[in-house]
Order: sequence, then C-alpha cells, then structure tokens
Amino acid sequence: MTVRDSMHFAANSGASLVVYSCKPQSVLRALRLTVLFTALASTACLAEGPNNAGAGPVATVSMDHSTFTPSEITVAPGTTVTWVNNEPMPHTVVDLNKGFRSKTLVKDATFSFTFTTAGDFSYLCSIHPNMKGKVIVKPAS
Ligand SMILES: [Cu+2]
Repeated sequence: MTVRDSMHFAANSGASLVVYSCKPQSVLRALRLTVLFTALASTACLAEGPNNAGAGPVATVSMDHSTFTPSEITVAPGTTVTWVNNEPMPHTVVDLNKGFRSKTLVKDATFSFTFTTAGDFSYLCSIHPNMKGKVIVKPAS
C-alpha cells in the first residue's frame, strides 16, 4: 500500500463515518419537523373548527350522578363550554331555546358549545328532564 493509497483509504472511511454519524441527527431533525408540523396542523384545525373559538376562554361542566356540575355557570362571551359525561349513564345537553343540542353522550364523551351572545341559557338532559343546568353569559364588569 502506498502513502497515497492509505490517505485515500483514510479519507474514504472518514467520509463514510461522517455520513453514518449524521444519520441519527437527520432522523432527529425530521422528527422535530414532524412534531412542529403536527403542532401547526392541529392548531389550524382548532382555529377552523365550526364551533370552537380556539384561543377563547374555556369552561367545563361535568355530568355525574345525573347532575350537571356546576349546575349554573357564569362565563364571558366567547367562552367555549365543554360538557363531559363522567358516568356510565348516557346524557344529553339540550338548550331549552334550541340554540344547541348534543347527541347522546356515553361515558367520557364530550360536547362543546361556544357562547358568543350574552344571556341566560337554560338546558336539560332530554333523557332525564329533571336534570337541568344553566349557562349565564355576561361580559366581565
Ligand atoms: Cu341524563
């Protein structure tokens, strides 16, 4: 082997080493990009949701023991209220003035509605009509 040959060999092995050591980094970079794009995509989805203000305030009402908790909640206009059924018994969320109506919510199912106008919104569970709640939408004073 000449000196020139061995240098050539060293350069080659060096190059292949560089390529090999780059691989985990580029995989990591691709993963980071994927995470970034996934985050961007889900943000865009939220913003485009027909019944979701995206960046607005949120509130949660639980359904358990055939009771809405809290049964009465006061929120600012633009608030998205999410009802969560926390028990095996199915429930619905039905506005008495027909402004919103959920499908039947099984355990862990949710229903969300964004309240844009001020006022009192009384609702009930259509399966258990004595199960009632109210959302009061009022600008913060
Ligand atoms: Cu019910």
